Amino acid sequence: MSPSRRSLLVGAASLAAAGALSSRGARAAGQKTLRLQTRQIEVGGKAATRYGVVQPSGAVGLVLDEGDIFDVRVENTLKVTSGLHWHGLNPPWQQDGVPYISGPPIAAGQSADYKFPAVPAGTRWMHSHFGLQEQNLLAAPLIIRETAAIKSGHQEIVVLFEDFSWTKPTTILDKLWRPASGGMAPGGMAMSTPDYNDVDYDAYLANDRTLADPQVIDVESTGDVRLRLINGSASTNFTIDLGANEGTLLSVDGNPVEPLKASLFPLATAQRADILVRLLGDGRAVMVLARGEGRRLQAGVVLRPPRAAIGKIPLEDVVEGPAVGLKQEVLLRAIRPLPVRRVDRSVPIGLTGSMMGYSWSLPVHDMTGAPVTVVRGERVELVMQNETMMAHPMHLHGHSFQVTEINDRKLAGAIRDTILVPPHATVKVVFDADNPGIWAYHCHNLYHMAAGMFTTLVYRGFT
Ligand SMILES: [Cu+2]
Repeated sequence: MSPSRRSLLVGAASLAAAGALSSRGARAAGQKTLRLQTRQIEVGGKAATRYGVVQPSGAVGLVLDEGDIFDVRVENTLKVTSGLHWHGLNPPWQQDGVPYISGPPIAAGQSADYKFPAVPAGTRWMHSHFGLQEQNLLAAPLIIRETAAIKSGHQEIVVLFEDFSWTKPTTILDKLWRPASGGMAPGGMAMSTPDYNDVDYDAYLANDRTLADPQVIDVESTGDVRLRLINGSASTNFTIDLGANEGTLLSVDGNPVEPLKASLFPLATAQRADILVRLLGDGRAVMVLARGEGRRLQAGVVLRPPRAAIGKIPLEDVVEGPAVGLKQEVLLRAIRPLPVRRVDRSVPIGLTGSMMGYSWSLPVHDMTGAPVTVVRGERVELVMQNETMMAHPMHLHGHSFQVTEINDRKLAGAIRDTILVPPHATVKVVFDADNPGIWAYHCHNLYHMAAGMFTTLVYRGFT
């Protein structure tokens, strides 16, 4: 039996199925189609062919409403094996889209079906979890609009930020394995100063465009707009900069937090931020910029009230983007925290790197390669201790966790699926083990993940 046939039979609760595009019948009523395909974008006046996720209508990604069923067929029209992971949704484990862990990847010319409740609502995203395809922009927004957001009537603006290189991802990784200097790899434990980014990108993109030709979005002269910002980069932590404007943070990773006013918002790789921006009626355009950590490069979009003038925005700022840390994180409070409960199981996780080449690991109980094991029904605590000089955006699949402690400071923090652990920091998160299966748990820096910072979360006796 082929892997795709086998996946057809996994049971009524998980309908992941695969078949040749040519032999499939008409899609079921209500089912949406997402196509993995190539497309052309323009960077620095040159055309670049990259991957994308597009509906037959031409819409990029997917928008659903709270309460909807996620009923999707993914058609792989690429010439390579691929797949999509639903980042921030908590589906049955077989439908999580991580190749060889959730199920088989989708071969060229094949499709796979997914059907499960679209929970939790909020700003999510989708991306390939296959090889280094994410660096080739195989990512798109996945928005489950909250009932409250729909009722508010606010204009919503979705922005996917990405990092772009003319160099092939495999070449980027090769260079990281073998630095030209022959010296120590970046992030090595012997380095004493923080290292922000291993990769020197050629551009940052906001909805596929650089600031040479940014997306300009028409808005009313007054009122509020809701930004749904997604850091879909492969390995860049951004700071969102609203300039002279202030915004109100409504949710992080799609999960509501007590409103927080600021003009700068840290956004680590794979994280999301929903920010309400009030238009002041002053007729001025509002820039929404993402500045790369330790880099001058930036990307962004422009909100244009009627008749507002738009000046040229430089591709590079005069100063480097600030370090992305947890100063704002400690201020965040979940609006819907986990129920108060004792931790049943606390698991120490090391975030480690080797001085020998570009090698990262994620030892569990000091055992590199071991999974985190839990029992259904437990309250689980992950204690992540970063022993390196790089920050790691840590992502757990299939669960939403709450941030409970940052460097010995206890808090009833945000509910998230991705938390940044800065150099030499210790961060504790807790979650309820309520979604049995085998789940990926890893650093969301694509190159750290590829070089070993990856493990799994496994439920004992879950079948
Ligand atoms: Cu990392």
